[in-house]
Amino acid sequence: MASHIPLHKRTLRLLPFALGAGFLFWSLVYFAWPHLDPSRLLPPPHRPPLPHFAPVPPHFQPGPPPDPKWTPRADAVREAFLHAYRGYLEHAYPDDELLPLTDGSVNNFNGWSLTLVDGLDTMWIMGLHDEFYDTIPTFANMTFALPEKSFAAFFETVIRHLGGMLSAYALSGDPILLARADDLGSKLLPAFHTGSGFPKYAVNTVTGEIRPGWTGSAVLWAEALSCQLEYKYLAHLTGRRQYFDTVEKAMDIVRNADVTDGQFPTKWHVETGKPINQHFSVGAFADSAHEYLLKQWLLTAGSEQKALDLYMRASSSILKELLFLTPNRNLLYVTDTTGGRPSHTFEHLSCFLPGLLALGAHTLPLAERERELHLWAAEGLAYTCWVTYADQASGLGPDEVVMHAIPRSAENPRAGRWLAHVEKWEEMGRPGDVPPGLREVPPKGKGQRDYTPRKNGYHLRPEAVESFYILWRTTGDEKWRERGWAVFEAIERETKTRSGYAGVIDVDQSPAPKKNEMPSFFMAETLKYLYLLFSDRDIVPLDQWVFNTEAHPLPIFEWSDQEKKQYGI
Ligand code: DMJ
Repeated sequence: MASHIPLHKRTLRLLPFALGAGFLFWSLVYFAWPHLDPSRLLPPPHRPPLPHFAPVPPHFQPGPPPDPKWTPRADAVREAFLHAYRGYLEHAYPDDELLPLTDGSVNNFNGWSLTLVDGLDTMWIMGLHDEFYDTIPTFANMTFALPEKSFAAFFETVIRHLGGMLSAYALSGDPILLARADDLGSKLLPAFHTGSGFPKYAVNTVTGEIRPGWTGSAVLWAEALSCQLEYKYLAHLTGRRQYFDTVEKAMDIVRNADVTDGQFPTKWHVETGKPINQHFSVGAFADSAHEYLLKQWLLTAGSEQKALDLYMRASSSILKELLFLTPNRNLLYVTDTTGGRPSHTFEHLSCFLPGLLALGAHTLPLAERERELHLWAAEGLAYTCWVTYADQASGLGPDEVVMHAIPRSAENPRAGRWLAHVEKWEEMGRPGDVPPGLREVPPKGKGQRDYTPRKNGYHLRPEAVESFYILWRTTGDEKWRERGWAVFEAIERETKTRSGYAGVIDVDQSPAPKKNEMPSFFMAETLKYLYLLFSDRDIVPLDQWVFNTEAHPLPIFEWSDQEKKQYGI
């Protein structure tokens, strides 16, 4: 029988039942779903311990009694740091760098107070905790904004800003620094929006627009492979898979490239990912890429064998192809080759290599013969770096020289190559027990040095003292500290100004004419390595920390099983 109640009224009466049923259904879904979700059968996601690493500041731990010789020297370096820092705060902050001759400032790296960011972890290491915490409000308010059509150079921003904040976080455990690092890390990621997955030269951190640098469609090997330490550590801290995957892709391109004998070239096409020259070097275009191969393996507690394999391939080619001896003083040097032809240029930038080889010899599971070779090369090269300082009137090292080469002949095409001389020396029963390139020679005047200057300035660079520090820590030989002290005395004598320290134009004059620059790496690297070299405590033990290429120590960590599975490690 048809109801006499109109249809719309009948629907209205049913409404409370419909609503009740709906409510019941969604409540059931809400409460029961977690129990039905199959992913609940998996183990809970990995969480790195929080805060993952906040050691007691070394200065608050009991240490050895002060050493009457070295403690005052470490204190002198801390004073130098404070002099430069106060000058920067007074005349340059919040700009990037101090102009130490005119008490002015310059913004050459994004205008985000670079000297403060780059020098932050040095403050912590030197025990300047008040100065350190005074900066935290500045960091808390950093937005990393750039005006439209302004760009942040990807490589420099990663090694200096990102590396600096991550290291300061790792040392202090201050969460503000991690939050800022995570923010900056995300904003730089659009740099990888290229055909190959290699990063483009520069990125706008607001719009994500990217642009090439002076190399056009080429990416330098150093710039493609010097972000993995920072981003992998960030992936470990935040759990963001994108950080790992993005930078690992660049590693895969290199790993799968058709490259002879580990001679990874300096330029690669940013869209195709193919090598585009035959220039093999450890200098400006390549330096930190070599570093990051070994250091990725070290940072991840030996779990990334693939990175180590690349380091072994590259380093044995370096020893074979790039190391030479000079004819008279038998100085060991590293140069670059194009299509196998050496240029005999020796760059100050290459003085990081002895430290890297020494670190490898100290930490890697090498066969005895290999370990010996790596260590001899390290000692001989660091010695030559030192000689180029000791020879000069100012006591500071030139930026670039051309080494005099031992002439090759048809009978002896490998003459001058260090390895050939080592093999000969071994065949002769190792006379004198000092391998070629390690015998000490007196300082020489112009014309007798076995090299000709090409760029005679000293830009407050760290590489020589960086290697002295690693050699001191890995061999325990005090001569590296003594050499570092001579360099520091020259820095004080020749480069100090009223407001800071200035690079010099000609190292072979004293007093040396100065240049109006105080690059941020002076406080981030040069003074940090000198301080660590003289400190009586081992503040940053090499079995617990790995320095990024801007001297920012990051703590060694292990990937969890779940991270390994997730990232395919
Ligand atoms: C630093 O910015 C870094 O060490 C980089 O890897 C190369 N050189 C400068 C200092 O010389």
